[in-house]
Amino acid sequence: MEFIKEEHTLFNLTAEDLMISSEKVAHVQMNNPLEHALLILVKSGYSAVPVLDSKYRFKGIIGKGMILNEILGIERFETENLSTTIVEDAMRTDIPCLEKSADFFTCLKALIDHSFVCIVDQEHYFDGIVTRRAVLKHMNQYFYVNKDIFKLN
Ligand code: 4BW
Repeated sequence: MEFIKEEHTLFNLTAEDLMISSEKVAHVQMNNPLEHALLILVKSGYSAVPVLDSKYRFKGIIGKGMILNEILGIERFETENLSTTIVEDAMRTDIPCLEKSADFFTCLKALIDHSFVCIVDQEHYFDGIVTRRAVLKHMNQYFYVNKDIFKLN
């Protein structure tokens, strides 16, 4: 088998190498009103962001679609509920998360069904996110550097 350039192998990468650290990640808290979450989502430009508790532990994600769904009445959007309903009542909690030590392929697998995956420690404190963009960027670089083996132009 031909030689794969050592410094561009994907096998040694971990979630820690790929992640956007917590201080750069837009997030909301469970007890924030939906109005606040919508403001963060619209201003940041992201369609979904992590939800944390008051101790910065990861609890789920909230997105624009979830908020719209929560305020959808029979005939209209009940926008008055944006100030009375909190994030906890609209967020999704069935979200997989990984630890910093997770390898590249574990991240890749998680990102098949999710646009980002949250990275937490053993007590579920939030460390950051790994996005599809970060994983695709490394794969692109890997294929480019090793293009001779893959017979790419
Ligand atoms: O504001 C943006 N800046 C940049 N540079 N790219 C953006 C921005 N908003 C969207 N994008 C691009 C990214 O390529 O559109 C993709 C889909 O965005 P999304 O999902 O539907 O809002 C982005 O792809 P990605 O970088 O692989 O990110 C995947 C998802 O991770 C995003 C968003 O839900 C979340 N995310 C990314 N960076 C984040 C974040 N959430 C909170 N804070 C961050 N810093």
